[in-house]
Amino acid sequence: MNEKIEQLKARFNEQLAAAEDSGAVEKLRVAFLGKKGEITDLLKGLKDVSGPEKKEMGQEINRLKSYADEALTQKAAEIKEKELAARVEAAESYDITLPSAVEEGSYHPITLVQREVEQIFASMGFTIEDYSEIVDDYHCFEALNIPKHHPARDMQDTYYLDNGQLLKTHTSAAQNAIMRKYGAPLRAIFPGRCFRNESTDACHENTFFQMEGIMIDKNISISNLIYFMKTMLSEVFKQDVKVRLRPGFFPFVEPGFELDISCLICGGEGCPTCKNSGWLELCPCGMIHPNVLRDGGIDSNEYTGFAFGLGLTRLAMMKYGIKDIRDLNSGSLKTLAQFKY
Ligand code: FA5
Repeated sequence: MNEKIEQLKARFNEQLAAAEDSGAVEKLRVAFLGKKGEITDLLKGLKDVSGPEKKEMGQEINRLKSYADEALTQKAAEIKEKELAARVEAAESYDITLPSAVEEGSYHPITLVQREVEQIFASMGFTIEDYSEIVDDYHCFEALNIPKHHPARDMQDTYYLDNGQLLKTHTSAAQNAIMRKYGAPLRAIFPGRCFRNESTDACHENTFFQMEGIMIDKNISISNLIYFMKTMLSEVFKQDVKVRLRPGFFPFVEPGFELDISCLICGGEGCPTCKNSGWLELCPCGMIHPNVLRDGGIDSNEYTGFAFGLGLTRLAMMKYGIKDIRDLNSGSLKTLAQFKY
């Protein structure tokens, strides 16, 4: 009987040495220690043995059982370690030419247009500035020659905060701070999100983007203004677009203009996007009012300048043929993911 145990141990050792993966080790455990395993069978067979031999055999079989159990556990741990090392090594060796399975995102159309306009103006020597979305009454209105109770305030239905500050209604709110920061001469653009309590339609949102631009130097005239506006539009659209300049009133410019673009959605025929007029107000502009220069710390006898307030959201609509402004803030990936950079 002892011989039988020795033989079983030898066979177990042999098979254990041959086991190469955790599956094989598990099979061995079942084959030797499972309910119907060989060692278990030996133990069960003890009931047929009697006398002092029974005790001795019982001890030997139990020793074999513990030995097999420990050996299997140790082998399983060794194999697990090896398998892990092999997995790490495989992960480190990758093929960079394989196509990526990760879906790419895309930029928002307004970001795309903003970057394009930024590049155009940067190439003409303009710096790009940032400004906060929460501003005070002075910067949004007073420093722009719009005193309290001025009717021009009615044109921008403003969101006021409890602390008296407000959500920027136009990017012009940064003019004063940027003039004070740099002084003259100065060329700067400053894009930003604007907020107005407006009822929305195909071309009006309560949250939209503008890009302000100012150029201040000696002898700046309306011709400079028209040149920069034309250059910007022809670079953005890469085609001739019909524009019209008509007088417009803004207290912070004198003279002031409305620059409209022939609606590219309907080709000027009239549609909901252009409120059936065939034209879209895109970029009001004008020569900076001397009061505004003075408030910005700039000598208005020595310097003149122009300013414009480009409707960046509307520019994106015209550029990409987006009929309804509300699609841009909708967060709908079906719409927005179409714009790949
Ligand atoms: C202004 O905001 C002036 N600050 C622009 C300016 C700057 C004039 C410098 C002169 C000199 P206006 O309110 O017209 O002007 O807005 C400018 C442009 O922003 C509009 O032509 C339009 O393109 C865009 N815009 C205005 N309101 C909305 C709105 N609710 N939704 C989408 N775009 C709008």
